[in-house]
Amino acid sequence: MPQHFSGRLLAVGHLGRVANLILRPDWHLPATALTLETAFRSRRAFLRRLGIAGVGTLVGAATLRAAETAPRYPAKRNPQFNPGWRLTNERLAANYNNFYEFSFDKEEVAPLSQKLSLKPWPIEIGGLCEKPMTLEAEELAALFPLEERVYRFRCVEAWSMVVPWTGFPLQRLIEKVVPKSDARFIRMVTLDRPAEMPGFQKMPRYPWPYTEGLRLDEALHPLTLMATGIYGKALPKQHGAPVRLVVPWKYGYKSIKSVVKIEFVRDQPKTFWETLAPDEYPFESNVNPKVPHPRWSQAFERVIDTGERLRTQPFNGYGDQVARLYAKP
Ligand SMILES: Nc1nc2c(c(=O)[nH]1)N[C@H]1C(S)=C(S)[C@@H](COP(=O)(O)O)O[C@H]1N2
Ligand SMILES: [Mo]
Repeated sequence: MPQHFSGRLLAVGHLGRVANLILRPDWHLPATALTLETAFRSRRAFLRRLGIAGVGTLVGAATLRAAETAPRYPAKRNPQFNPGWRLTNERLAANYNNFYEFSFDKEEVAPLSQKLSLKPWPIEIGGLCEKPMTLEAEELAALFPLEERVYRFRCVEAWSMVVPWTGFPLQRLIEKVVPKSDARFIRMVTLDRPAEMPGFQKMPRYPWPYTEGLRLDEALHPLTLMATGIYGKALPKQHGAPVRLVVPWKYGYKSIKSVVKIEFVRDQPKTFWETLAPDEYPFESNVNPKVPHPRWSQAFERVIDTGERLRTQPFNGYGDQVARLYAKP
C-alpha cells in the first residue's frame, strides 16, 4: 500500500457517495489490498479528471479530501432560508447574466464564458490576517459544509430574481484566517485572464480586474455567502464559477464572480464600478427604493422570467436582518 494512502486519508470520514462504496474509515478493517489498490486507482483517475496535476505524494490531504467529497450537489436546503418563494426559471437565469469580463450583452455571457478554464484555480487569502493561505477552489469549498439558501437578488438595473445558491457563509472562512485588529474591510478580486475573457478587449478602458469590497462587519454577517453552486449544481461559468460572493441586501454588482483573491485591508478599497462611476455605484450600495440611480428610479423592479413588476424593498427585503449594521448612533 502506498505510504500516503494509509491512516490519514482513510480517516476521512465524510466520504462522497462513490468513494464510500470502496473506502472505509480507519476503524473498519480494510478488506483486501486489492480493494485498496482499486480505491487508489479510482482516486487517481478522479483527480486526473479534476485536472489536478501531479497526483501523488505532493498532493495535500485537503486536496484529496476536496476531491473525495466532490459529489456535494444538491446540498441540503437550510430551512431558515426556505421562504417558499417561487424560484426564477433556471434556464433564464443562466442566460441573462452580467459578467463584463465576457460581454456587456447579457445573453452572450453564457456562450462566451464556456471556454474559461477552471482548473487550476488557486485562491489567495491574505492581507491583514494571521493565517493567510492559498488553496484550490475545491479545497476551499471542502473546508466547510455546503448548504442551499434561497435568496432574492436585485440588480441595480432594476431587475430581480429568486435563486437557490449553494455555498457557505463567508464568516466561516474569515474565522479560519483570523483577521488582524486593523483589518476593517475585505477586498475581493476576479480572475484577470484576458486571453479567455473577450470583454477585456471590448472594454479596454475599464479598470480590470473586477474588484469589489465589503466592510468587515458586512462580510461577517451571516447572510453573506460564498457560493459554489446554484439550482442544486456546481456554479455554471456564467454565474461565476468556481466560487463567487452573494450579498443579497446589496445591488448585484457587489456579488463578485469567479474570485481569485480575498484580502483584508485597513482602508475602504476602490471597486470596479465605483472607479468607473462613483456617483452611480458607490461602495455601500444597499438596495434602496428611495435613492434613485442618477439615470433611473429604483422604486420598482422587473422579475426577469415573468416580467412581473414588484415594489423594491429596502435592503432588498432583508432589513430585519441587516438594518442594524447601518443604524446611526
Ligand atoms: N467579476 C464580475 N462579477 C460580477 C459582475 C461582473 O461583470 N464581473 N457583474 C455583477 C452584476 S452587475 C450582477 S447583477 C451579478 C449577476 O449575477 P448572475 O449573472 O449570476 O445573475 O453579478 C455581479 N458580479
Ligand atoms: Mo447588476
